[in-house]
Amino acid sequence: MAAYSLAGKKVWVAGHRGMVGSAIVRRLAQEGCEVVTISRVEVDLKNQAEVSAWVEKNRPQAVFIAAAKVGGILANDAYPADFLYDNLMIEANIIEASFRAGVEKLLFLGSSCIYPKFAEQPIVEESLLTGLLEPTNEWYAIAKIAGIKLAQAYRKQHGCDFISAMPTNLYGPGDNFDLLSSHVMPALIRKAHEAKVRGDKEMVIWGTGTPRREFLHVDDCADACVHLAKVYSGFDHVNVGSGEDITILDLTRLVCEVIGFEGEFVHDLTKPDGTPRKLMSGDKIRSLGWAPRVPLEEGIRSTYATFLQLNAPVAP
Ligand code: GFB
Repeated sequence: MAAYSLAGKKVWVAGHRGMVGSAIVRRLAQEGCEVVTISRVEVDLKNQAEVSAWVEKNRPQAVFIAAAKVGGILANDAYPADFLYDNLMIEANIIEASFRAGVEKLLFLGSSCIYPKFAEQPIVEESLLTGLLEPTNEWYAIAKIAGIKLAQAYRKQHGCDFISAMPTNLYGPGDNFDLLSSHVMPALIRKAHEAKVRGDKEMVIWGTGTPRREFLHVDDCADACVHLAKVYSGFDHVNVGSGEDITILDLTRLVCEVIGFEGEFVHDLTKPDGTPRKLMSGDKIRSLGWAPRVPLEEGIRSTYATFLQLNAPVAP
């Protein structure tokens, strides 16, 4: 295992305003490195010339690719071109520019949706490309698989120390709480809060509630990414998860318990369920000396607190 020290290094966090990027920036404060970021106005990450010029000029030594077009099940299904094109461009531009500038360490962040829809559970890293993808998010998944392959190709052809981490469904401060484009956790937090404030008797959840998902607090994800950047230098990607999954219905119950909404749940069956289950194996990252710390209920509580800080109460 090749150890890499981030101390004293110039580290670029691409996507620093997003939920994952901002968590990585917070976590890097403990590493004694200089964090550099780019504003959207300054550089469009989809523009190769702009990315290349910025990297050439600023010369980061380590790079975390947390920049991506992300969204929940409905957004993935509704905007396939954006999810495929934006993510391909962002990752290709950053990886190529990093190679040209001699970046010492690069970590690419993917997603657990890269795995086949009916992969054996818990999903081991070797399941990649062994079956068909879930149709609602295959565009995003294909882009993320391309990102893994790019990192591997530059390692194979040019000897670059580029690695990939595949986080499970993430949640936490800085999440997107817009009901049409968000993931399930922020959607449930917002729906339960608004239903409670309005005194509603019911709250709508999408789909059957039977799919199972594995949730990881974004601070745990950031900690895992920094850990991997320091200790891991391998060809294959590494799963980053909590090791536990829960049905959407049980998650809804838990969120409502934390928030204090006591009404009924109504299922909107016009909305998709997506993959039935995607619990990842955490054996590889555990063997590298990392484990998650934030229990689900505590994570929901603290995420709800950040939601309340940012959102004015809804009028009853
Ligand atoms: O988090 P989510 O949008 O995406 O939805 P995926 C997870 C599950 O929650 C689905 C159900 O079964 C939804 O039907 N669900 C219930 C809801 N109520 C809601 C709601 O109000 N909003 C949302 N969004 N879902 C995404 C992928 O898949 O996971 C991405 O589309 C990415 O590509 C991400 O990989 C991690 O977990 O199904």
